[in-house]
Amino acid sequence: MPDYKQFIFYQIYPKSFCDSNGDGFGDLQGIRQKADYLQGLGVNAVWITPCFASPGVDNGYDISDYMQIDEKMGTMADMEALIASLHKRGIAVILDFVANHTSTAHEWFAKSRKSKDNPYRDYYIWRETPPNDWQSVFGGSAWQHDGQTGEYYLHSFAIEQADLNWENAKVRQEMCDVVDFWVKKGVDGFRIDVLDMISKDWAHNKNGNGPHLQAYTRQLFDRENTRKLFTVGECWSADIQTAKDFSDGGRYGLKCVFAFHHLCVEDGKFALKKPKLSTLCARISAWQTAMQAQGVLPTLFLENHDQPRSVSRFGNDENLRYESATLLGALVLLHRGIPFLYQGQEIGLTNNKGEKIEDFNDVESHIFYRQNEGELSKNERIARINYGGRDNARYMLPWTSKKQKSWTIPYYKAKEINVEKDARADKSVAEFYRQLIALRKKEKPLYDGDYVKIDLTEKCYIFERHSEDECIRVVCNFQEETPYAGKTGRILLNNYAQFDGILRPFQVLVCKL
Ligand code: TEU
Repeated sequence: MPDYKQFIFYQIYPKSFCDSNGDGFGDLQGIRQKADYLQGLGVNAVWITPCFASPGVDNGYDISDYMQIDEKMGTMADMEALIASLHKRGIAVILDFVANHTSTAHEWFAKSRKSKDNPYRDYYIWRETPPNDWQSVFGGSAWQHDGQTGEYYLHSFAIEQADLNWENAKVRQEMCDVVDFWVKKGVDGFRIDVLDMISKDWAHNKNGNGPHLQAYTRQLFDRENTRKLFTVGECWSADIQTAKDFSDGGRYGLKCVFAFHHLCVEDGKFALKKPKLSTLCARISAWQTAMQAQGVLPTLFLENHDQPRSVSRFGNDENLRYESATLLGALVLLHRGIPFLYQGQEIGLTNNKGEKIEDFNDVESHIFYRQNEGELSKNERIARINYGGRDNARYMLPWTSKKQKSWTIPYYKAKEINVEKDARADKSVAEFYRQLIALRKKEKPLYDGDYVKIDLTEKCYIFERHSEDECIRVVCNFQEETPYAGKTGRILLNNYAQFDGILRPFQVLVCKL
């Protein structure tokens, strides 16, 4: 395995990645069938989102047994074979660790809700009446009344996702046991779901970043058998100042953090507001400079299972899909940090299109649709869900043009955009990603160099990567044609057939100066 600082991740949403038995759901054997594809792309690490026993209210982020594989995904033997198969190809494997909550179908919750004096009562957060006005991330009150004892329990997400009480030492031990179980299975690390929420800050009325967060994360990951793991914490609250604490073995004992400022979703993901590429690049650049100054590695990503497709959000997914998808790939793969690609990003998949609420699976979108009935028309709500909803990342990955059985509505462009067709295309997005990844591995400024911002305007972004005596310049043009008379040195990669002094829309040049 390479050092974690050389990891190039590919995130897999197993329910939609590859369906090996034709039942319409992706599964673990399907991932194993694509191990050569992943190796061929050049990635050397995968993050698999939850595939544990779950009722599926939040597609696996509502876990009912942390040590069982969801039967629709396969068996424990399938998981063990998958880990071995990826390791054989030099690909590290990290799993999703959903620490903040379990499904209300978990046996712990079943016992906890039985009575106020049940030994498991304090595994969760119960109150006689809601002690505050905390809202669920998905909307609505975060306190749910439960008939069995007449009390309320905290759920930061769906009602079926009850927050664990990390102040209970037994809960902390249970979660350490979960980590140890998977470490023994050979996993190389974890992505920790909403890590910053596991410690509540009751004194300041905040559902996260509580006084014990550092102690809890170190209890999990600063132990003899876990210190070496690759750990990335999902922290929506992280900013440039706090990201250092969460990174590179800092105060929290983690290797890095997912922060989300660059995605420009401060107005809410359903806001119909297309961010400007210049804003995206300005935010990426600010993080690059700050994290470098603090000596930590940022994570680099534009997509995941919670976000719409980047080529639709930031690019032009109609008539400049190849150009914008490849430019966005360069932004993820050529900056300083640890890159995370999301399944299908490498072929420039776009958002999908639903017509009615029944076309969508995601609980977050359904709650948004219900909660905004009085405010927004049906068409407006559907348009917003099509624009920002999580189903855009969760339709079955189209490997060929052939219609496939699917648990979601099919991807409406599958005939035109799929792995097989892209591989044969003159302008193959995946081939460009492959070349970006190969360059990142080959060129020292890219895998180990510093970041230097050269220029950023409304039309163009130029940055360089420097190692001792080598320099790679990356010239990224936005929507319009832009004259460029700057240095190009030797052009190593270009998403257009040529460069004639005028940068074309979404043109990216990777230059060795
Ligand atoms: O996401 C945390 C989270 O807050 C996201 O749901 C995000 O706020 C939202 O998608 C933005 O619209 C993690 C997982 O990535 C997500 O899939 C889960 O639904 C959530 O936690 C609960 O486990």
